[in-house]
Amino acid sequence: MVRRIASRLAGLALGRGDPPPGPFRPTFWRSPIRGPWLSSVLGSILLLGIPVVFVTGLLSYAAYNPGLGGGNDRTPEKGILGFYLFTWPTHPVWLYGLVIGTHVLVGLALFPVVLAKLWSVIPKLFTWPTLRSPAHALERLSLVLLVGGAVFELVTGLLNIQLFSPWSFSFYTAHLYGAWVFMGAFVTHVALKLPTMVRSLHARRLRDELRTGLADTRPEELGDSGLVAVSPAAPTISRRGVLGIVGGSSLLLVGLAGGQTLGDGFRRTALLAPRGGTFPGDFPVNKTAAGTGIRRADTERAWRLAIEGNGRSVSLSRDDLLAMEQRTERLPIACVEGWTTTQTWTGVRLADLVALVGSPSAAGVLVSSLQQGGAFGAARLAANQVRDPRSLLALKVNGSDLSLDHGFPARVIVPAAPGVHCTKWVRSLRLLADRA
Ligand SMILES: Nc1nc2c(c(=O)[nH]1)N[C@H]1C(S)=C(S)[C@@H](COP(=O)(O)O)O[C@H]1N2
Ligand SMILES: [Mo]
Repeated sequence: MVRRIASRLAGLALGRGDPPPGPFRPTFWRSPIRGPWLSSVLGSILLLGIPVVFVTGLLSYAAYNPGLGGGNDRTPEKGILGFYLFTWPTHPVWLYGLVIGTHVLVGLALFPVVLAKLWSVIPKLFTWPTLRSPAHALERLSLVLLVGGAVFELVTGLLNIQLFSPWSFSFYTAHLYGAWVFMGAFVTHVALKLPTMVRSLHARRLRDELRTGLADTRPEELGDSGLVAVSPAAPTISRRGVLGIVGGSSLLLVGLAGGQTLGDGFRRTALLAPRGGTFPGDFPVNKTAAGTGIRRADTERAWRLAIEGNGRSVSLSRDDLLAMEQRTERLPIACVEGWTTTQTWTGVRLADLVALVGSPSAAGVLVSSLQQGGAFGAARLAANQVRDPRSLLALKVNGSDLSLDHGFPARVIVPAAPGVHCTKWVRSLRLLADRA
């Protein structure tokens, strides 16, 4: 008995003999609309969308200026994956918002497409024998990375925009490396499947299919794709219906989240966006002062800004800062989670402050916060960001003093930079010396 079970299990593992009952039998899969045409239509949407998500993801990574090291570089072991990194520009001001908004929204829109694509090819998961040859085994391994990678990237991305703090950098590191693993598998898969995809797309016309209702829905030709049901059930939905549900779900997701990327009045439409401000009419706050252990007392009377560099050091009170030349700029904060908010900031130019002790080198300027510990590292700004005349140490927003949650007594605001570099509750600016 035991021996029979053991030999049966070994047979199953290697896929010998007849397929066991259930999903390994071709008769198990009965959907009359499953087939290479439908899979290829869904695949071609992914073929267009995934590169957009990948490229905007890589750009977002570059926007963090990891080349400056320190807290900016959460992936010091990246090696050649950093081959394309460049100094992030400060023009146009909405650049980071566009990059990350596109990344998040296209990623969300692809969610239903990926699920539908997985449904459409699921019989392939149960091919029999399970491993035919070493080549077949390799192909299946690439599919594990492809499917696992897609699900991992979508889920970590979704959790990040809904729950995680953006500076819990386990996400950041995992999402970056996961993307490269996934893309390796994706490129392999496309190279292997492109001819089949093109051929399958030619088998039916999209326009005709969109005119075909349930009553006229017929299975695709049986062929040897392994996708078309050998004993199809009667259709309960047309291909048009499936594509409609997938497209409608994508639009719904984008519609529920898109408002936060557009910001301002549109934000009210973003029902999926989790963050509002701390009072009515306020703009979003991710991290409140209370949540980060900032004590009001430390931000008031005794607070001073330290500026250090070239062996010199200057200490300024908030009144000293208010006595300097004040500039007003309308600039966005764009968070890696996909939300953007544009406000009118007033304060002192970063360049004017840094000029009190020197001028920024290629190593940039280290901005430290009153915030102690936690995962929020002090952010480094690149020389081009500090020199940009619109970069401010903001003291006010929309004409009033910053609220404590928005970084009182002073916060950094830099055009086109990712929000995470707009440090709140600033305590010091330090010119970094170039590494020898
Ligand atoms: N000291 C400090 N500054 C900070 C943060 C923080 O957690 N601590 N969050 C950053 C991030 S990720 C963003 S997007 C912007 C805006 O965040 P907020 O909504 O918490 O103000 O502030 C940045 N400045
Ligand atoms: Mo952020």
